[in-house]
Amino acid sequence: MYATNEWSPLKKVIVGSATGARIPELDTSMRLINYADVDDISKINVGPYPDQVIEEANEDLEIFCDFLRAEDVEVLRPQNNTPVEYYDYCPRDVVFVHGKKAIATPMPIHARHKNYLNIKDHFDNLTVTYRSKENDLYNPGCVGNPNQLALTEVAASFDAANILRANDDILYLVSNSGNVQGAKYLQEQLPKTNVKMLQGVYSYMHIDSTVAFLREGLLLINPSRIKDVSQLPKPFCNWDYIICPEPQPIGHYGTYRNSSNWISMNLFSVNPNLVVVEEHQTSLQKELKKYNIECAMLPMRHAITLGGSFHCVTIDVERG
Ligand code: DAV
Repeated sequence: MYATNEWSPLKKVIVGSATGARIPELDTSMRLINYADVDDISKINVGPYPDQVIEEANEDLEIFCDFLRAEDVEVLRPQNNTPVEYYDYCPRDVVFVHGKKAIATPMPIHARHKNYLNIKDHFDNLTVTYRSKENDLYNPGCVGNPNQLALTEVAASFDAANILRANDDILYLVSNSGNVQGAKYLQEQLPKTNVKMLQGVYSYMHIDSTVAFLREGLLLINPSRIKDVSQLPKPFCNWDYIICPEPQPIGHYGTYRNSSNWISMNLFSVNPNLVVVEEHQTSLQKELKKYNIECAMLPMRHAITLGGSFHCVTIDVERG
Protein backbone atom coordinates (compact mmCIF):
# COMPACT_ATOMS: atom_id res chain seq x y z
CA MET A 1 0.00 0.00 0.00
CA TYR A 2 1.17 3.52 -0.81
CA ALA A 3 1.06 5.96 2.09
CA THR A 4 -1.31 8.90 1.64
CA ASN A 5 0.28 11.55 3.82
CA GLU A 6 2.99 14.21 3.85
CA TRP A 7 5.53 12.39 6.06
CA SER A 8 5.91 8.60 5.55
CA PRO A 9 9.34 7.51 4.25
CA LEU A 10 9.81 8.96 0.78
CA LYS A 11 10.51 6.53 -2.08
CA LYS A 12 9.91 8.43 -5.30
CA VAL A 13 9.66 12.16 -6.00
CA ILE A 14 9.41 14.62 -8.87
CA VAL A 15 11.67 17.66 -8.38
CA GLY A 16 10.90 20.74 -10.51
CA SER A 17 13.13 22.64 -12.92
CA ALA A 18 13.59 26.37 -13.47
CA THR A 19 14.48 25.90 -17.14
CA GLY A 20 12.29 28.08 -19.35
CA ALA A 21 10.56 29.77 -16.37
CA ARG A 22 8.65 32.89 -17.40
CA ILE A 23 5.90 35.25 -16.31
CA PRO A 24 3.10 35.11 -18.88
CA GLU A 25 1.06 38.05 -20.13
CA LEU A 26 -1.31 39.31 -17.45
CA ASP A 27 -4.65 38.02 -18.67
CA THR A 28 -7.60 38.15 -16.25
CA SER A 29 -6.61 34.89 -14.57
CA MET A 30 -2.97 35.97 -13.94
CA ARG A 31 -4.00 39.45 -12.82
CA LEU A 32 -6.56 38.25 -10.29
CA ILE A 33 -5.04 34.99 -9.02
CA ASN A 34 -1.38 36.01 -8.71
CA TYR A 35 -1.59 39.74 -8.15
CA ALA A 36 -4.84 40.50 -6.26
CA ASP A 37 -2.71 42.22 -3.60
CA VAL A 38 -0.91 44.45 -6.14
CA ASP A 39 -2.58 47.77 -7.04
CA ASP A 40 -0.15 48.88 -9.73
CA ILE A 41 0.62 46.03 -12.10
CA SER A 42 2.63 48.21 -14.51
CA LYS A 43 5.86 47.24 -12.70
CA ILE A 44 5.32 43.50 -13.01
CA ASN A 45 7.93 41.96 -15.27
CA VAL A 46 6.45 39.85 -18.02
CA GLY A 47 8.58 37.39 -20.02
CA PRO A 48 11.42 35.02 -19.18
CA TYR A 49 13.05 35.17 -15.74
CA PRO A 50 16.63 36.49 -15.82
CA ASP A 51 19.27 33.87 -16.72
CA GLN A 52 20.95 34.30 -13.33
CA VAL A 53 17.74 33.33 -11.51
CA ILE A 54 17.24 30.26 -13.68
CA GLU A 55 20.86 29.12 -13.43
CA GLU A 56 21.09 29.55 -9.65
CA ALA A 57 17.69 27.97 -9.04
CA ASN A 58 18.70 24.97 -11.15
CA GLU A 59 21.99 24.64 -9.23
CA ASP A 60 20.07 24.54 -5.93
CA LEU A 61 17.58 22.02 -7.32
CA GLU A 62 20.50 19.78 -8.38
CA ILE A 63 21.94 19.92 -4.84
CA PHE A 64 18.51 18.95 -3.50
CA CYS A 65 18.24 16.03 -5.98
CA ASP A 66 21.70 14.75 -4.99
CA PHE A 67 20.70 14.92 -1.33
CA LEU A 68 17.52 12.92 -1.99
CA ARG A 69 19.36 10.28 -4.03
CA ALA A 70 21.80 9.82 -1.14
CA GLU A 71 18.71 9.12 1.01
CA ASP A 72 17.79 6.31 -1.44
CA VAL A 73 14.96 8.24 -3.04
CA GLU A 74 14.24 7.82 -6.76
CA VAL A 75 14.25 11.32 -8.29
CA LEU A 76 12.28 12.16 -11.44
CA ARG A 77 12.44 15.49 -13.31
CA PRO A 78 10.07 17.30 -15.70
CA GLN A 79 10.56 16.48 -19.37
CA ASN A 80 11.03 19.20 -21.96
CA ASN A 81 8.33 18.06 -24.35
CA THR A 82 6.04 21.06 -24.14
CA PRO A 83 7.06 24.74 -24.23
CA VAL A 84 6.90 26.22 -20.75
CA GLU A 85 4.18 28.87 -20.63
CA TYR A 86 4.68 29.54 -16.91
CA TYR A 87 7.13 27.24 -15.14
CA ASP A 88 7.98 23.67 -14.24
CA TYR A 89 9.61 24.90 -11.01
CA CYS A 90 6.65 24.01 -8.74
CA PRO A 91 5.18 20.65 -9.79
CA ARG A 92 3.38 20.65 -6.39
CA ASP A 93 0.85 23.13 -7.81
CA VAL A 94 0.00 20.97 -10.79
CA VAL A 95 -0.77 17.37 -9.85
CA PHE A 96 -2.37 16.06 -6.64
CA VAL A 97 -1.20 12.58 -5.65
CA HIS A 98 -3.12 10.44 -3.18
CA GLY A 99 -1.71 6.93 -2.98
CA LYS A 100 -2.00 5.51 -6.50
CA LYS A 101 -4.40 8.22 -7.61
CA ALA A 102 -3.02 11.28 -9.44
CA ILE A 103 -5.14 14.24 -10.50
CA ALA A 104 -3.98 17.09 -12.76
CA THR A 105 -6.06 19.72 -11.01
CA PRO A 106 -8.19 22.43 -12.71
CA MET A 107 -5.63 25.20 -12.18
CA PRO A 108 -7.13 28.70 -12.17
CA ILE A 109 -4.34 30.35 -14.24
CA HIS A 110 -4.88 29.77 -17.97
CA ALA A 111 -1.14 29.72 -18.73
CA ARG A 112 -0.83 26.68 -16.45
CA HIS A 113 -3.56 24.57 -18.05
CA LYS A 114 -0.97 22.51 -19.95
CA ASN A 115 1.56 22.55 -17.11
CA TYR A 116 0.97 18.83 -16.38
CA LEU A 117 2.19 17.73 -19.82
CA ASN A 118 5.89 17.81 -18.86
CA ILE A 119 5.31 15.48 -15.88
CA LYS A 120 2.41 13.32 -17.06
CA ASP A 121 4.64 10.41 -18.11
CA HIS A 122 5.71 9.95 -14.48
CA PHE A 123 2.21 8.72 -13.54
CA ASP A 124 0.64 5.38 -14.50
CA ASN A 125 -2.86 6.73 -14.40
CA LEU A 126 -3.37 10.50 -14.44
CA THR A 127 -6.88 11.97 -14.25
CA VAL A 128 -6.96 15.29 -16.09
CA THR A 129 -9.77 17.46 -14.73
CA TYR A 130 -11.82 19.75 -16.96
CA ARG A 131 -10.58 23.34 -16.59
CA SER A 132 -12.98 26.21 -17.20
CA LYS A 133 -11.77 29.23 -19.18
CA GLU A 134 -14.97 31.19 -18.58
CA ASN A 135 -14.61 34.78 -17.43
CA ASP A 136 -17.30 34.35 -14.79
CA LEU A 137 -14.91 32.07 -12.87
CA TYR A 138 -13.02 35.22 -11.78
CA ASN A 139 -14.05 38.02 -9.43
CA PRO A 140 -12.41 41.40 -10.22
CA GLY A 141 -13.59 42.68 -6.81
CA CYS A 142 -10.73 40.74 -5.17
CA VAL A 143 -8.11 43.35 -6.13
CA GLY A 144 -6.97 45.01 -2.92
CA ASN A 145 -9.62 43.17 -0.90
CA PRO A 146 -8.58 39.88 0.73
CA ASN A 147 -12.17 39.39 1.95
CA GLN A 148 -13.27 38.82 -1.62
CA LEU A 149 -11.73 35.77 -3.22
CA ALA A 150 -10.52 35.77 -6.83
CA LEU A 151 -12.54 32.67 -7.77
CA THR A 152 -16.31 32.38 -8.01
CA GLU A 153 -18.04 29.00 -7.66
CA VAL A 154 -19.22 28.43 -11.24
CA ALA A 155 -16.75 25.55 -11.71
CA ALA A 156 -14.24 23.59 -9.62
CA SER A 157 -10.87 25.33 -9.72
CA PHE A 158 -7.77 24.71 -7.60
CA ASP A 159 -4.04 24.26 -7.53
CA ALA A 160 -2.89 21.00 -5.95
CA ALA A 161 -0.76 23.10 -3.55
CA ASN A 162 -3.96 24.14 -1.74
CA ILE A 163 -4.06 20.63 -0.24
CA LEU A 164 -2.27 18.69 2.52
CA ARG A 165 -2.76 14.95 3.13
CA ALA A 166 -3.05 13.14 6.45
CA ASN A 167 -4.19 9.60 5.53
CA ASP A 168 -7.98 9.51 6.07
CA ASP A 169 -8.21 13.31 6.23
CA ILE A 170 -7.28 16.05 3.80
CA LEU A 171 -6.94 19.76 4.57
CA TYR A 172 -7.99 22.01 1.69
CA LEU A 173 -7.43 25.78 1.79
CA VAL A 174 -10.18 27.89 0.24
CA SER A 175 -8.35 30.91 -1.22
CA ASN A 176 -7.61 32.70 -4.49
CA SER A 177 -6.06 29.48 -5.77
CA GLY A 178 -8.84 27.08 -4.68
CA ASN A 179 -12.64 27.39 -4.45
CA VAL A 180 -15.30 25.44 -2.52
CA GLN A 181 -16.38 23.63 -5.70
CA GLY A 182 -12.80 22.35 -5.93
CA ALA A 183 -13.07 20.78 -2.44
CA LYS A 184 -16.37 19.17 -3.45
CA TYR A 185 -14.85 17.76 -6.62
CA LEU A 186 -11.94 16.35 -4.61
CA GLN A 187 -14.36 14.75 -2.15
CA GLU A 188 -16.16 13.03 -5.06
CA GLN A 189 -12.83 11.74 -6.36
CA LEU A 190 -11.81 10.41 -2.93
CA PRO A 191 -15.01 9.01 -1.40
CA LYS A 192 -13.18 7.19 1.41
CA THR A 193 -11.27 10.29 2.54
CA ASN A 194 -12.63 13.27 4.50
CA VAL A 195 -11.90 16.56 2.72
CA LYS A 196 -11.86 19.31 5.37
CA MET A 197 -11.93 22.94 4.28
CA LEU A 198 -9.82 25.64 5.89
CA GLN A 199 -11.46 29.02 5.31
CA GLY A 200 -10.91 32.64 6.24
CA VAL A 201 -7.23 32.40 7.23
CA TYR A 202 -5.26 33.25 4.08
CA SER A 203 -6.66 34.55 0.81
CA TYR A 204 -3.69 34.15 -1.50
CA MET A 205 -1.72 31.31 -3.01
CA HIS A 206 -1.58 27.80 -1.56
CA ILE A 207 -1.61 26.23 1.89
CA ASP A 208 2.06 25.31 2.25
CA SER A 209 3.33 28.54 3.81
CA THR A 210 0.46 28.50 6.35
CA VAL A 211 0.34 24.89 7.63
CA ALA A 212 2.80 21.97 7.36
CA PHE A 213 2.14 18.40 8.53
CA LEU A 214 5.13 16.78 10.24
CA ARG A 215 3.74 13.41 11.35
CA GLU A 216 0.45 11.93 12.57
CA GLY A 217 -0.86 14.34 15.20
CA LEU A 218 1.80 17.08 14.78
CA LEU A 219 1.64 20.16 12.58
CA LEU A 220 3.45 23.45 12.11
CA ILE A 221 1.46 26.69 11.88
CA ASN A 222 2.15 30.18 10.64
CA PRO A 223 1.19 32.43 13.58
CA SER A 224 0.67 35.47 11.36
CA ARG A 225 -2.22 33.65 9.65
CA ILE A 226 -3.48 31.12 12.22
CA LYS A 227 -4.03 32.85 15.54
CA ASP A 228 -5.47 29.80 17.25
CA VAL A 229 -5.51 26.13 16.25
CA SER A 230 -9.26 26.09 16.90
CA GLN A 231 -9.49 27.81 13.49
CA LEU A 232 -8.50 24.47 11.95
CA PRO A 233 -11.23 21.89 11.22
CA LYS A 234 -11.33 18.53 13.05
CA PRO A 235 -9.23 16.48 13.55
CA PHE A 236 -6.44 19.03 12.98
CA CYS A 237 -7.58 21.40 15.75
CA ASN A 238 -6.85 18.54 18.18
CA TRP A 239 -3.33 17.85 16.93
CA ASP A 240 -0.19 19.02 18.74
CA TYR A 241 1.24 22.05 17.04
CA ILE A 242 4.49 23.96 16.67
CA ILE A 243 4.34 27.69 16.12
CA CYS A 244 6.74 28.51 13.30
CA PRO A 245 9.41 31.01 14.42
CA GLU A 246 9.74 34.30 12.55
CA PRO A 247 11.26 33.69 9.12
CA GLN A 248 14.83 34.70 8.39
CA PRO A 249 14.38 36.84 5.24
CA ILE A 250 16.44 35.61 2.29
CA GLY A 251 15.70 38.41 -0.17
CA HIS A 252 14.74 38.17 -3.80
CA TYR A 253 16.06 39.11 -7.23
CA GLY A 254 15.35 42.72 -8.21
CA THR A 255 11.62 43.39 -8.44
CA TYR A 256 10.81 39.70 -8.93
CA ARG A 257 8.90 38.54 -5.87
CA ASN A 258 6.43 35.66 -5.76
CA SER A 259 6.03 34.88 -2.09
CA SER A 260 6.14 36.22 1.44
CA ASN A 261 9.02 35.50 3.82
CA TRP A 262 6.85 32.70 5.25
CA ILE A 263 8.03 30.48 2.43
CA SER A 264 10.50 29.66 5.26
CA MET A 265 8.03 27.03 6.51
CA ASN A 266 7.65 25.36 3.10
CA LEU A 267 9.57 22.30 4.27
CA PHE A 268 9.60 18.84 2.72
CA SER A 269 9.60 15.59 4.73
CA VAL A 270 11.94 12.75 3.81
CA ASN A 271 10.48 10.81 6.77
CA PRO A 272 8.89 11.73 10.12
CA ASN A 273 12.32 12.50 11.62
CA LEU A 274 13.98 14.30 8.71
CA VAL A 275 12.82 17.36 6.79
CA VAL A 276 14.51 19.62 4.24
CA VAL A 277 14.54 23.31 5.20
CA GLU A 278 16.02 26.41 3.55
CA GLU A 279 19.50 26.83 5.01
CA HIS A 280 19.00 30.21 6.73
CA GLN A 281 15.99 29.08 8.81
CA THR A 282 17.98 28.14 11.91
CA SER A 283 15.25 29.17 14.41
CA LEU A 284 12.91 26.68 12.76
CA GLN A 285 15.66 24.07 12.85
CA LYS A 286 16.07 24.57 16.63
CA GLU A 287 12.33 24.36 17.21
CA LEU A 288 11.95 21.12 15.22
CA LYS A 289 14.90 19.56 17.04
CA LYS A 290 12.82 19.68 20.26
CA TYR A 291 10.44 17.22 18.57
CA ASN A 292 13.25 14.92 17.36
CA ILE A 293 12.99 16.19 13.82
CA GLU A 294 16.35 16.80 12.11
CA CYS A 295 16.63 19.42 9.38
CA ALA A 296 18.77 19.05 6.28
CA MET A 297 19.70 22.71 5.71
CA LEU A 298 19.97 23.23 1.95
CA PRO A 299 20.15 26.30 -0.32
CA MET A 300 17.11 27.54 -2.24
CA ARG A 301 18.24 31.05 -3.18
CA HIS A 302 15.25 31.92 -5.32
CA ALA A 303 12.49 30.58 -3.06
CA ILE A 304 10.97 34.08 -2.80
CA THR A 305 11.86 35.21 -6.34
CA LEU A 306 10.12 32.19 -7.90
CA GLY A 307 7.59 31.56 -5.12
CA GLY A 308 8.56 28.10 -3.95
CA SER A 309 10.78 26.26 -1.51
CA PHE A 310 11.20 22.53 -0.91
CA HIS A 311 7.51 21.57 -0.59
CA CYS A 312 6.53 23.56 -3.66
CA VAL A 313 9.31 22.23 -5.90
CA THR A 314 8.34 18.59 -5.33
CA ILE A 315 5.59 16.05 -5.82
CA ASP A 316 5.97 13.01 -3.60
CA VAL A 317 4.89 10.31 -6.03
CA GLU A 318 5.44 7.42 -3.62
CA ARG A 319 5.77 7.13 0.13
CA GLY A 320 5.50 4.00 2.24
O1 DAV B 1 3.24 32.84 1.63
O2 DAV B 1 3.49 34.12 -0.07
C1 DAV B 1 3.67 31.12 -1.06
C2 DAV B 1 3.12 30.16 -2.11
C3 DAV B 1 3.75 28.84 -2.04
N1 DAV B 1 3.29 27.89 -3.03
C4 DAV B 1 3.15 33.05 0.43
C5 DAV B 1 2.62 31.97 -0.48
